[in-house]
Amino acid sequence: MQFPQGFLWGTATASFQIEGYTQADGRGESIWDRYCATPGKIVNGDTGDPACESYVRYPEDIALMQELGLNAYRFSLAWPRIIPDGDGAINPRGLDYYSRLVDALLEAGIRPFATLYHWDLPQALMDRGGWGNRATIDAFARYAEAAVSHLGDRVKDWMTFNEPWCVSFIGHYIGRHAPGLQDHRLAIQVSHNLHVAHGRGMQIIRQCSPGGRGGIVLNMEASYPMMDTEADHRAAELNHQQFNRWFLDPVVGRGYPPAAWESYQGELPDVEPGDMELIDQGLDFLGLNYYSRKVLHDPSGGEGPILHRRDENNVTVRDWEIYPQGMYDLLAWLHRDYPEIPEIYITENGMARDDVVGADGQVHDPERIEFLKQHFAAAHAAIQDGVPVRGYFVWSLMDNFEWAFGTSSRFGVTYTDFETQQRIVKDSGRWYAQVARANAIPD
Ligand code: IFM
Repeated sequence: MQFPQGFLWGTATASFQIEGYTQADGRGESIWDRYCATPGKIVNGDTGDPACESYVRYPEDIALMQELGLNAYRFSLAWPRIIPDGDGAINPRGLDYYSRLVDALLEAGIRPFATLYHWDLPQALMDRGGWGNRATIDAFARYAEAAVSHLGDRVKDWMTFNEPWCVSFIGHYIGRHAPGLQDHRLAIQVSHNLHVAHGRGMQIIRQCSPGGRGGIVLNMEASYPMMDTEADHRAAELNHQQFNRWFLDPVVGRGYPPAAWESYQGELPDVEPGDMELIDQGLDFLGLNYYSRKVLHDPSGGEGPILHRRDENNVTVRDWEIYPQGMYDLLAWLHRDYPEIPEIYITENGMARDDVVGADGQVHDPERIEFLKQHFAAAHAAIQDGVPVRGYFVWSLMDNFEWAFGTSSRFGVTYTDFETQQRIVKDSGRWYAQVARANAIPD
């Protein structure tokens, strides 16, 4: 299965998950530092230190990417390194770090894809209401301008936000991510404020990075009815609208999807005049993060709770059902219904596994190879059907700080020994190197 010429093969990471050195060079506190310091929030009490110490080990990590034959890298910038208190003075040492990283990537022939916001909001802004406060949108625009003006001569592929659904709903309603709030109305307002910030970010990317391109990264969940009943179809459609379309439609000028909007009656966000126009900047590309699907069942015809079903025999250690067809279905849907999106990247895909170093010093992870193979094949099938998928970023380059799961949940194609910081390429990493080198899935 050959991929098109020029296809990008990379890995993805995020600042807080890999950098460590949370106190270095004037970095400010982020909401994740605060959340990790709250007893009981993170498995084993792990924190952002040491993570993978990529703040100082980035040359090693780039060498690793070269060893794997990768030609692109998706990473994120830590706002608290660049503007430690969120909206005050710019910290040149923070910008310098990313400048060195970008130069080293380019030197290694690896194309940088930078995400402006992958969840590490400066705590000082949270103290003033965080994403629930519209002043944070202005602060974000200032931060984006500082970052893009400094790096935009070399970084041409920019993403404003990573997974705004998670920021809004896991952070502000479910409460399992920083800032750990549980307020549904607030989560909905946050989602709207993130959209507005995305619009500002897109304008800045286009102004400050000559020839630069901007997009957003959405985690989408393929949604299916469990049974062929009207109620199950309605439940699947509602999930699709709340989870996927709520975050996509506004950024391509289609407003909020009607069933989701209706479902939030009584908790609808404050939308200011001009917001929807500002949000609609179009996309130069869409980043799709795909991990799993949801199958919905509504036994009560709309009166009671919606149930979720999964194939329990086919889940990862995180209990996420493995369903590559869902990636194909989402890509086909995007291509069919959103012709205005010119390019799509798979900006994350991968699986957690309880990896261990064997007696031979190696990490054997055949399930991950199978997982990747099936998902690469789904992307390949979509490309064959005309979907403009231009690159694939496996999550993740190496095991890292997996949010509430700390370092206990391993997603890397490289194993990280968090005691010694040794990296060991897993079998899946070696297999991925073959794919990247051949630009094809081996038999
Ligand atoms: O680690 C996360 C990443 O930060 C966002 N997408 C999902 C990954 C796996 O949970």
